[in-house]
Amino acid sequence: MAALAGETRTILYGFWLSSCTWRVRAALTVKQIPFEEKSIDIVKKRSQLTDEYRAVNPSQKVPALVIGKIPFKTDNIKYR
Ligand SMILES: N[C@@H](CCC(=O)N[C@@H](CS)C(=O)NCC(=O)O)C(=O)O
Repeated sequence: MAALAGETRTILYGFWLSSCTWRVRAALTVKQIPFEEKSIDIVKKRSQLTDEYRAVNPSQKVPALVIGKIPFKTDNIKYR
């Protein structure tokens, strides 16, 4: 856990063409949660298939949401 100490950033791994990413981006924005976004090109570069991204999200899909280095499942995120 020491490695997690001090890391509080919220990072959204996504892609501009991904509706799944837009859903999570909208939820974070509506809830006024500050976040950084890292682009994973799922179309041309197929970056979701890299080992580096697999370490972030084993399902190799976008989006992936990491809060303070802890990954969160995004499938059920709703903004209401
Ligand atoms: N259940 C996931 C589905 C994620 C998903 O299907 N993402 C698509 C983009 S919207 C994706 O990463 N496609 C790339 C691929 O399948 O290789 C969610 O709702 O977040």
